[in-house]
Amino acid sequence: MKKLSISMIGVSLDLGQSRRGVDMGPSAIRYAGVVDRVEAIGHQITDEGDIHINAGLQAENSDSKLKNLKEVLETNKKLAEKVESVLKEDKFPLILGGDHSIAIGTLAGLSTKYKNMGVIWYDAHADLNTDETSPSGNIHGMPLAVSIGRGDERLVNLHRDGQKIKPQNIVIIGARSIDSGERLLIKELGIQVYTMHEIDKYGMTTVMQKALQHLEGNQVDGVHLSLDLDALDPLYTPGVGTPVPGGVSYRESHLAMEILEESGLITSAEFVEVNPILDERNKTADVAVALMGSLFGEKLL
Ligand code: 5AB
Ligand code: MN
Ligand code: MN
Ligand code: MN
Repeated sequence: MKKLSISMIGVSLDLGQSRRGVDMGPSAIRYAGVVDRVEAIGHQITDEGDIHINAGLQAENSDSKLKNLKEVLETNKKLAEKVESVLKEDKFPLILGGDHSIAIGTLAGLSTKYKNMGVIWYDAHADLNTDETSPSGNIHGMPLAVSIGRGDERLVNLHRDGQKIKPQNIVIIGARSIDSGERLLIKELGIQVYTMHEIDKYGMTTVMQKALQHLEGNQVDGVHLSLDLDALDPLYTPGVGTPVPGGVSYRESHLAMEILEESGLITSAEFVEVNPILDERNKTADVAVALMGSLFGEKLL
């Protein structure tokens, strides 16, 4: 693999969902040895530190349909600016979450450079709720909808007005918990989803090859990997806020990362939803770092 110059950005936000602790995700991932791991492969990596969050343990919670909107907006605005500046230096952005609402800022920042970007959304969930369809009011269930221009306009117009990615450039992998409003949106827009059913039936190799063929067919100018650790079965990644049984295995996930690496198409990545409070001895952060190893070209032999 070609040697990358990576800029790592931590986003210690947990206000996009209801369980405290995922704000400590970036620390846990650093502690699991991400910098050494990536340097050992031969890449150059700079730790840019964390995006500052303007909130204490409890933010003021005025809108039950969009919980902690103010703090989520402020944090994502800062993140989008940071991602934009990293891209201007021609560096590879690696974002550590934090809850998945931070993908709103990541994608907004990336959209300043990539005008036809593909997104691989590796997740147990579709994250396609709007304030109207959300069963929880948690913004971490909304980032994909927001990024295609659906939902509250303050979120949709963050950093730049309107849609950041095209629905046809999204591929969701590992889904097994999809809400009724999300299902409607997937059908309406024809979003590509490989659920656990397809992974079981065809295998991860075929699923990943189809996903990449689809994006290449759309002539994407970059591909972002958004990896929610809850895509994996909670056996392997117990430290997540919204675990769903019946997930992707550890080996299948490595295989998925290896296929992404071999494709040479990935231009940015984020690893989110690591919650050290819910974890067992930093197991989930260790898995995150191991998967980064495969994504960045670590070989067994
Ligand atoms: B995650 C749920 N669909 O909207 C909702 O972890 C769960 O970023 C969202 O994928 C899970 O609240 C969001 C029920
Ligand atoms: Mn999820
Ligand atoms: Mn998610
Ligand atoms: Mn989650």
